[in-house]
Amino acid sequence: MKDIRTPMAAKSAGALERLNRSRLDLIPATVKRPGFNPAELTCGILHFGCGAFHRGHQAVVTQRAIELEGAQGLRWGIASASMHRPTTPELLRPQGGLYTVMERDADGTRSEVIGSLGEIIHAPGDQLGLPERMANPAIRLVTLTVTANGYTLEPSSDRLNVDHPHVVHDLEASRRPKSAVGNLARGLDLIKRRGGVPPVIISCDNVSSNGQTLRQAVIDFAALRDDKLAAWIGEHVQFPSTMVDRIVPATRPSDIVEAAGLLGLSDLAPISAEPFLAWVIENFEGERPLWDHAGARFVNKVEPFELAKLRLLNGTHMLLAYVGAVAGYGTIAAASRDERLGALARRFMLDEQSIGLELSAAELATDVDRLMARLRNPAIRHEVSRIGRNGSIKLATRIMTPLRENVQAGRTVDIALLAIACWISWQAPDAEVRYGIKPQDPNLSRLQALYVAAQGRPEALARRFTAQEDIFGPPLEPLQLERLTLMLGRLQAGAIHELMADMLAG
Ligand code: CS2
Repeated sequence: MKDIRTPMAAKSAGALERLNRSRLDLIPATVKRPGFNPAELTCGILHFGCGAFHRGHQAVVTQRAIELEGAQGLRWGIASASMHRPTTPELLRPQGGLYTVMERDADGTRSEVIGSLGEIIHAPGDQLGLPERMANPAIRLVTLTVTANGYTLEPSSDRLNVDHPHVVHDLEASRRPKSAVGNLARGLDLIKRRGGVPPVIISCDNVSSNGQTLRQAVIDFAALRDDKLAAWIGEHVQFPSTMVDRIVPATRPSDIVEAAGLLGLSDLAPISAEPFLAWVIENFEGERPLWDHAGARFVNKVEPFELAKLRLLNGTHMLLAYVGAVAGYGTIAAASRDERLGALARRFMLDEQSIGLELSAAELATDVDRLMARLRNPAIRHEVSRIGRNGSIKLATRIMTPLRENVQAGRTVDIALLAIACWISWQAPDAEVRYGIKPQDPNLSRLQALYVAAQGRPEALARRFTAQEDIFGPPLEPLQLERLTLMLGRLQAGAIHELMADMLAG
């Protein structure tokens, strides 16, 4: 999370007492409070990635589950770790882990103080370290929201990227691991050596077959040092897959001001979220909170849910972010309220991204209507810069795989190509000025160098970019390359709105 303690927010919140566990009684009745005493929690869950999504999703469902279970549920506190930056721990610790979730839509805001975070950890500065914490027998579940980028995978194969600097660093046993995969492997190694029972490891990120993919990455990592550990993990550790869904934008200074008004206390780490929340978890053996009574669902096969979520919501999010920025919009809601772009987003889901989904035409139509309403929620300010970040890691799963399946089936892929053309435009070194975005990507310097090398020629841009097989997989077919080149040419001429109109007419 970036530092949102701007002078304005800090000033209005600064005159007030800080939210913390001893001040819960002061909160007005209009704001829901935890139905338990957070000071009585013990931690049964260790979480990697204390970002906004985790705090607006899993922590909320866990709060509800603890409330439902009563005294027994108090063992399901979450020890939540920020993997790299200290900002979130610095904001949450003085608040005893408490923060407000403000659920927003056109009808207004409903707020609740969340108290399910039993402990806040800053991983690099933590005395124990995540592997040692994982080996604590009280920890029965390890959950992750580290973003697709945090899995240190090669995007086109979804296998561990053994050249990733964090992976290379973590393979040295004397060093404290930095990556999620390195920490998990080290923690499991400790548990194996001590004859302990491993926790269940639950990926909650938008990665395809996230449990299976994480399992393979941890086994691949372990096998680089210790075949026996790799085999033990394969035999003894459960990695259920999940589908997670809730739109949770980054916290804005105005959220802090609003939270202060609602609480009468200062909360420097509030969360805004849409009302919708879904969590589908593959069945596993072992204890868990009453998540299934609190909004989550356990099923035998998660993949159909995951695929639909990744293709319909996450893929369309990318379309709206890249095309939206080029068309002059700063947020997803504004982009999807553009008549043409909104119509293209709908068509993208119905005609392109729906390939391979186990949904009837009627179910698909209902899902698409609901998704469009969620994307257009005017009370959620989700910045296109944020959705568009790390595109080189996310394109393969969300856009390229359905694109290839459509090509194979002889179906149109024009809207996917438009998303790719606009993503390429984001790599222009002056994109920040041109589109008012902040491009963020682990491959940004390589992508910008590619852009410069193409010297503005649409054909060279299309060819050079799509030749990056680690990002795109196998090269595009000539017809798609030609369509992409045409689109890039029109984008360079500043004709995005005309291009969208032609696509809708065609
Ligand atoms: C977004 C997701 O940042 C992104 O890639 O598409 O964070 C999206 O908001 C969530 O998956 C919604 O459940």
